Amino acid sequence: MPLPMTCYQERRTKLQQQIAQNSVVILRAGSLCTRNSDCYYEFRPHSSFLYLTGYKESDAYLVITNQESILFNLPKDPSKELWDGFRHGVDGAVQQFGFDLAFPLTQLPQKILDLLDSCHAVYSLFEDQELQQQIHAWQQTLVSKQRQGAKAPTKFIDITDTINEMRLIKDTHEIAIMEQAAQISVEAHKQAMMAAKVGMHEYELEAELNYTFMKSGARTPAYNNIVASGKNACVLHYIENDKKMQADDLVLIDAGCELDGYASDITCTFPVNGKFTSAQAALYAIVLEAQKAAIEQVKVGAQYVNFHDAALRVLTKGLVDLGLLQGEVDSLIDSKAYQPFYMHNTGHWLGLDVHDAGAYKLDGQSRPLQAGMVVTVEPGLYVAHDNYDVDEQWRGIGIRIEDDVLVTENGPYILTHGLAREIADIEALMAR
Ligand SMILES: [Mn+2]
Repeated sequence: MPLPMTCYQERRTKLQQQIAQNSVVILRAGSLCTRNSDCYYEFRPHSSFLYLTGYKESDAYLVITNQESILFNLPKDPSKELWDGFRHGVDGAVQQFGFDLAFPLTQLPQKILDLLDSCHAVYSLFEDQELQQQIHAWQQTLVSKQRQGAKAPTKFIDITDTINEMRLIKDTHEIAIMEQAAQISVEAHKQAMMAAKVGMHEYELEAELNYTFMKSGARTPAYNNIVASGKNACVLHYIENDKKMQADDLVLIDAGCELDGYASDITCTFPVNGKFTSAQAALYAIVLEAQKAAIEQVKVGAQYVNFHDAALRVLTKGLVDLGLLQGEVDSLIDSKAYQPFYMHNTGHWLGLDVHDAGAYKLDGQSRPLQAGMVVTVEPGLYVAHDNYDVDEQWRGIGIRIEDDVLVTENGPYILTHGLAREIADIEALMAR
């Protein structure tokens, strides 16, 4: 368990305090997912389940009532454990994870009916469709037992927002893990930058990333690694990673490890041969300036949208200065004239999910930033290879620079500190 057991107990208590009297919360870890034949993808529980339990085994259900938190899980089974590995079982769930009660999964159908009978409301994550179907079936079973005195629940509430608001503010334990994850990813990007050579394939740099992640104890990337050289960098979610890297190409790497369930998310863009061309350097300098302006806005009390707006202004002005856009900056921003070159937002929440839980607006307004929130700051510029409206020298260049930033009372704190960001620093590192 990555955090002390009491952290998870406190979270469950905090959630419990936010539900109506005589109600039940049900959450599911999820099940194994087939890759092919009898092989499964590595299991990873739903992030909200993980947040409330720290429990990483598949096929577990968390049930919270007004009095108790209960885990239904796979019981100890020596012959199954011989083949598929250790299980905490029912006793382990209580002793090591601090649940008030635990039962084998096989007892869920009966026990859940007892809990749902006559209850006021059932809370769950509406996005979990399989669970929704199960809840509906349990409700129907109780309806069919009405003449025996059962009373089926009639109120179903989505608890997503309540949990998401809790997940949005990171505590000191979470911040420590996220900084560790961020620093493993920093090291991975440095290694990839130093390993890059003309003629290598993109996947050879991906190998450097995965090697550093794993060697550091972060067994998996938080999302699919993007290693995009040349014009591939203009494909925002490029994951083929199989092209040969050419001299005079930039390579954009968007990759971050997951550590103890927490994501990191970094993008670096650098020249394959270690030396920026003048066109690449000109665009890169704008993106870096945009990122610096944006990070300054990641502060308590600023609205979420402020850092995007700050980046957008620098990017648009830069495009005008270089002649890729013509006109006045304000009206180019109003008319979204920058969109052929910048089509995504400047960041997102970061936490257990790479695009982490939490609302971006409150009552229709961009929400104010609070200490403990973590955002990515990732401006970019992308010039399509077939954009004939701009001079040839700019075509096919894609650049993004991304860091993970914690909001603190003392201003922005860059969790991904230590990366080579300035052009001179990148060239110096690559020349080593
Ligand atoms: Mn990102």
